[in-house]
Amino acid sequence: MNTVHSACYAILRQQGLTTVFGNPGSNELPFLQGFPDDFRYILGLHEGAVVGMADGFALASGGPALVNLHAAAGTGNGMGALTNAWYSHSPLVITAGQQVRSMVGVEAMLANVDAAQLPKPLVKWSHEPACAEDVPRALSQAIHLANQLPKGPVYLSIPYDDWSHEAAAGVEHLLQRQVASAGLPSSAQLQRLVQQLTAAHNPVLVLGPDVDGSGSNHLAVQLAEKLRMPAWVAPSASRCPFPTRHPNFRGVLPAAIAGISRCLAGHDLILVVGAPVFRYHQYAPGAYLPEGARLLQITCDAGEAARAPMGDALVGDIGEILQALVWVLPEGDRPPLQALPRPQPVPEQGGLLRPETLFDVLDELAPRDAIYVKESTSTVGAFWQRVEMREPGSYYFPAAGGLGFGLPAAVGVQLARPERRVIAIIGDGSANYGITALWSAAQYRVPVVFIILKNGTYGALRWFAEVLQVEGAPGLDVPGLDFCALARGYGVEALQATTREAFAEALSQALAGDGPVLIEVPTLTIEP
Ligand code: TZD
Ligand code: CA
Repeated sequence: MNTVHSACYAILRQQGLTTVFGNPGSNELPFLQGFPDDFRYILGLHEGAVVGMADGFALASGGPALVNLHAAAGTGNGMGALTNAWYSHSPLVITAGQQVRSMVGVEAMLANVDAAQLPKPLVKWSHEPACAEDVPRALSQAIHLANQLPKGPVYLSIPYDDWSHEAAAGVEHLLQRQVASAGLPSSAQLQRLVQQLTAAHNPVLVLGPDVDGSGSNHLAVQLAEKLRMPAWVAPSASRCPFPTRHPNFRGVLPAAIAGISRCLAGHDLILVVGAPVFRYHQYAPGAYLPEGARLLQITCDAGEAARAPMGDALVGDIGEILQALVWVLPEGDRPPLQALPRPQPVPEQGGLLRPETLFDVLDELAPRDAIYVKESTSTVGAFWQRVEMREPGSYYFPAAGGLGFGLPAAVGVQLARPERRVIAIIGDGSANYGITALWSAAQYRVPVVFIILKNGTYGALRWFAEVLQVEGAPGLDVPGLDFCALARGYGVEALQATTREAFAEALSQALAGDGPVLIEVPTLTIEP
């Protein structure tokens, strides 16, 4: 008999969702029964880590990832991680087990009451099928919807007595379905863009995470070179859309209204691609745009386009639009740009290692195509200045600032990209929210190099307290943590390094091995 269970696994197989990130409970066991040999199950010990690993996997693979959570409690544990998945356009297909249909009403243990309401507003679509026969179709809908632009997480609650039901007639049609989108501008729209760009005297490019998400980095480079445009990374960068030592690269914009206008002063046209306008953070009011500037935004997300406080927007496929622009734009006649000077080494004062020095060592020793997963909030600026990133898919940072992304996402990224080495740079504060992912790294032998920057404090919050002129706030320090002991407790090899030489030695050793290693480095606190 073709059951809902066998039909759903056939759909998952057909759509390439054969890696399942989960943490099971009784409601989920009927789904996991007879788990097929060509699927792999990645167990996470806490749902924050489960969703974080799946997020990293989806972002790095470019396709949807399947998550299986335990009813309401498991979903709730995963929701912090969903804030990041939502803002990074990560196509997570999240399923959660529900009580048997006849016991939801009496609110038996593990009934997910009002299941579809629970994950909102952090999913594109949330649903519990009206009957067992509709589960395969709803799963197919969930996968296609998650993967449509703008990509994003979806949620499906499935009562556990549904799995053994006979599948509906015609279910085989679902296997062959492909849903694609087309996103080229009309020739009039393209012409207008070209006209505005060629008429500008001093245009500038601001690139966001969806340039990297759509694999259009090389097109952004060609566009910047053709029009001799400086290229900035949009504020609150969660990915790296442009090679960071390219002559046109200018750095990451600050996440404040006034700061952005200051950095872009003098430009008459600001072309934003693949980013919201803008992801501000600290409140520094001022002019939204520098004087005399116009803003044009190219985005795959109609919500991003609609909510911007200024500028014109064009919603479509970023890669297609960039390609069309590169084809039709004439070569600019401004002189080529000069690369920014490289930052100087910082003097060590003999005490704690400076993060800048650690990043210099990393830049020297890491493989050329290393992938960095970063979650140390006070060292973001120093990192972007000092660590070269060349390839697409080289950098991931929590897109909503929800901590607990870095450690698990590094594991997910490495699972998706076994041919490149993942280096996770995690603060001693951030590490705790997703610490159980170390266990998954050990058990599945996922060879991430975890570097813990241990400054004993929530460094970014210390800086924020100064910005907000808050004095005497409690709860900003995290002393007394031993990450080597924690790592060993979860089965991961650990090293401590307190000097530049010791760190270089530990990093070389970690990179030479083929399993996960954690390196704890006591560091100074610097400003973001
Ligand atoms: N909880 C969650 C889930 N997300 C958050 N962003 C915070 C709390 C607040 N928070 C920040 O926004 S930065 C930060 C916290 C606690 C400090 C992180 O400390 P760290 O990094 O040690 O990881 P630095 O380099 O010392 O800042
Ligand atoms: Ca810290």
